[in-house]
Amino acid sequence: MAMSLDSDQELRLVLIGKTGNGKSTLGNILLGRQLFPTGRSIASTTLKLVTESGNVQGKRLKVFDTPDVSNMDLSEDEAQREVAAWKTMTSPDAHATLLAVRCDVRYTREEHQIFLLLKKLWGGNSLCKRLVCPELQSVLKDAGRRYVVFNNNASEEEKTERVLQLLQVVENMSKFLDEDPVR
Ligand SMILES: Nc1nc2c(ncn2[C@@H]2O[C@H](COP(=O)(O)OP(=O)(O)OP(=O)(O)O)[C@@H](O)[C@H]2O)c(=O)[nH]1
Ligand SMILES: [Mg+2]
Repeated sequence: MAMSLDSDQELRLVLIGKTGNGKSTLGNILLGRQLFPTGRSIASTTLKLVTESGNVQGKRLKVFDTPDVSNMDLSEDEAQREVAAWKTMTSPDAHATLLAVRCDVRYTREEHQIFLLLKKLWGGNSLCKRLVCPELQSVLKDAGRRYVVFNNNASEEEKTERVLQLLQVVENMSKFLDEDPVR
């Protein structure tokens, strides 16, 4: 069924990316409340998939905040099982995958490996089909050149502006991707 953001249907977003890149902070901004714990330690703050919901700009929004599986001392088999569990938990209709990438530091080969591992564990093409991410050539190509730059420390007005911009990106993407959920 084609998704319309104008309907009462819930919009479902999955946050992915390297530990410390601001996934949980972005989730809190999207939902307008401090729901996901955030932190600055070497160890990941988010250790399992956490789901929070809210009403945003008149839409019901559900955000899935994921841990960085490459920073959790998991074997590849364990990481595979972890990501398989996310796919079940986010089933059936995640409308977009948001890859959190920092703009103030270089996007390194090491960080790209984290994305490639997740892409492999997720399987098939489905992770990238609905990917929205920042300015990285090869990743951007996977993401169909969709990105939104968030400054999570910006004013409330600017953050609201960015949330609207993101919802618009997802809406435009969804017009082309009906009948085709994230997996
Ligand atoms: N300067 C700056 N700091 C940010 C921004 N977004 C998040 N942070 C900070 O970066 C730190 C990590 O943010 P989190 O949201 O916990 O990052 P995460 O990706 O969820 O990390 P894990 O759960 O450990 O994987 C926090 O101290 C945030 O306040 C941003 O846009 N700019
Ligand atoms: Mg987190």
